[in-house]
Order: sequence, then C-alpha cells, then structure tokens
Amino acid sequence: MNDDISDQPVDRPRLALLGLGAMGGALARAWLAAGRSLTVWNRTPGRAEPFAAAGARVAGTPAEAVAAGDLVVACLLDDASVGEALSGADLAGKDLVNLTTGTPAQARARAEWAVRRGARFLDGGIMAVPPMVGVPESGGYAFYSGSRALFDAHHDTLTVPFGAVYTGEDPGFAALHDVALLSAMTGMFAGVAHAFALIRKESLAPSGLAPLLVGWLTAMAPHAYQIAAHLESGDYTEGVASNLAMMVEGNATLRRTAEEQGVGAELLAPFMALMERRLADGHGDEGTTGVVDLLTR
Ligand code: FVH
Repeated sequence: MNDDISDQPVDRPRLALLGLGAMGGALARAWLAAGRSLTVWNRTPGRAEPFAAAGARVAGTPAEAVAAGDLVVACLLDDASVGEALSGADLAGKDLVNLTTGTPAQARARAEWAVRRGARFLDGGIMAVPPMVGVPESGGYAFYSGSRALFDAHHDTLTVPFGAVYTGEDPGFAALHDVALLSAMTGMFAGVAHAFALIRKESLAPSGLAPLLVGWLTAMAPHAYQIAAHLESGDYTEGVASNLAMMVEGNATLRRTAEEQGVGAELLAPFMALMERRLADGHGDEGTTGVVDLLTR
C-alpha cells in the first residue's frame, strides 16, 4: 500500500463522489447536509442537477472530479463501471474508497490497480439501504478493508453517512463480509417466501404470520454463535439441543406439509439434502454445523 502519504486524520478533505444513483445520491445528500465540500460526477449529467442546487460542484468528467478531490469515493453499478469511469483519471496521491459492491477477488485486483496508479485504496461493502443513510439510529454501516492509514485518516468523513467497521488490510475482506451477510439474508428470505406460500391458499392473513416469523427468526438467529463455537473447537456436538437425526425426521413433515398445501419445496430441498448426507455419514448427534464442511469444496 502507498502509505508514505500522511496518515494523520484529515478533518475536512475535499471530497469527490462518482455515482449519483440511489445509494450514491444518498451519500451525497448526507455529506452535503454535514457541510462537506463535495464535487460530484455522474455518467448521466441530469442526475447531478439537484446536487448542484444543494451546494455540490459538478464535474464534467470523472478525471475532473478526481482532480478536485483528496478523498475520492466511487459508488457505481459494478466493478467494471469503476474501471471504466476511472480509466482516464490521475489517481497519484489520492485516497480512493470504492463503495461499489463486488467480489473479494475484484476488490483485491482493484486495490492493486489503484496502488499501481499511486493511490491509497480502501474497499467498502455497504450494509444499509438508501433510506438508512445519514440516519444514525438506523444501524446502517459499511465494512471496510485495505489501507488502515486511509481508514484512520478519513474516519470522520466515512462515518457521516453510516457506521464504519474495519475488517483488515486484505482489500478483499470487506466484500467477503458483505457477501457473507447478504448470502445469509438470501437464505432467510427463501425461508420466509416458503412460509408465506404455505398459508397462501388458507383463510389466514399474511399480516398475522409476519410478526410470528419475525419473532421466531429473531429467537433462532443466535444459533450462529453455536455454529461459530463448533467450527472453532472442532466439536460439532457441543451444546446441541436439537440434533440432526431429529431434524432430518422433521424434514419429512416439512416436505409433506408443502405437498399438502400445494407448495413447491425447491427452496428447502438443497439444504435438506445436505443435512441428510451428513446424517448418512454418521453424524446424527450434531446440529447443522457439518453442512459447512460439506459445502466447503
Ligand atoms: N441501493 C441499495 O439498496 C444497495 C445497498 C447496498 C449497496 N448497494 C451497491 O451500491 C452501488 C450503487 O448502487 P445504487 O443503488 O446507487 O445503484 P443505481 O441506482 O442503479 O445507480 C448506479 C450508478 O452507477 C452508474 N453507472 C452504471 N454503469 C456505469 C458505467 N458503465 N460507467 C459509469 N457509471 C455507471 C449509474 O449512472 P447513470 O445510470 O445514472 O448514468 C448510477 O450513478 C452498487 O454497487 C450496489 O450494489 C446499493
């Protein structure tokens, strides 16, 4: 990392933001509301107009925006758009923060790319949706990884829109944490969709099921701590209250109920198949931790 640049906190850096989509626009509003000096650029120029009216300077090109900023933040559609937008910009001496969602490998490659151009680099994964930006009580935050010196120097600016959680010097770690949480969320949404499908044809109101789902999922969420303890100790049976043998028996009831209700079980089937494989391998006294081993190729 190019850490010869001062890592002293920079209270009020000149800020340049590339991208004024739903998330980029929310970031711009938060920084402007906090009185920060902001230059913005967006591929479709019309989207910048309301921000000019709110006090932002508008750059005609990404290179112009980068030249106007000490701290450059990219919040674009994907990694390819970041490469495209920044291809003609002089990044020497700049601090580049990439808040565009991508994979760990993309973040690592983008970090090398930025450092080769003389910039310090920090990757970010946003755990918030636009209405949560600039609202501290919403609990929104971003994971960051890459240059610790950049993170420390700009902590004050980075924490205007949402909280900041540093995950390490490896530039891929922010994306890895981001995608791990999004993947868990995807599994939860799949389970919720299945639950609503089960009651779909009955005289039951979805609004009655919703609070029950929220309560149950909230009560079950700490199960993640037990899985973590198992993975760290290597003993997958420690403290297990509901063992795999019992749960696999229960799978039959879940499948049969889906059939009775005329609901496809395709969202549940892959996880159930892994539970059943682990049981067949002789691990009926475990919980579901062994599924992690089966998934890790
Ligand atoms: N919105 C959300 O809920 C999530 C929350 C978590 C983080 N994500 C990620 O944030 C990145 C930006 O998302 P967004 O919500 O701002 O996305 P859009 O509203 O679709 O805006 C996309 C912006 O990217 C510009 N853009 C697209 N392609 C290019 C390109 N080839 N070159 C330059 N700019 C490009 C687009 O410009 P325009 O269409 O207005 O001209 C928008 O500024 C994203 O990684 C999310 O995964 C958001």
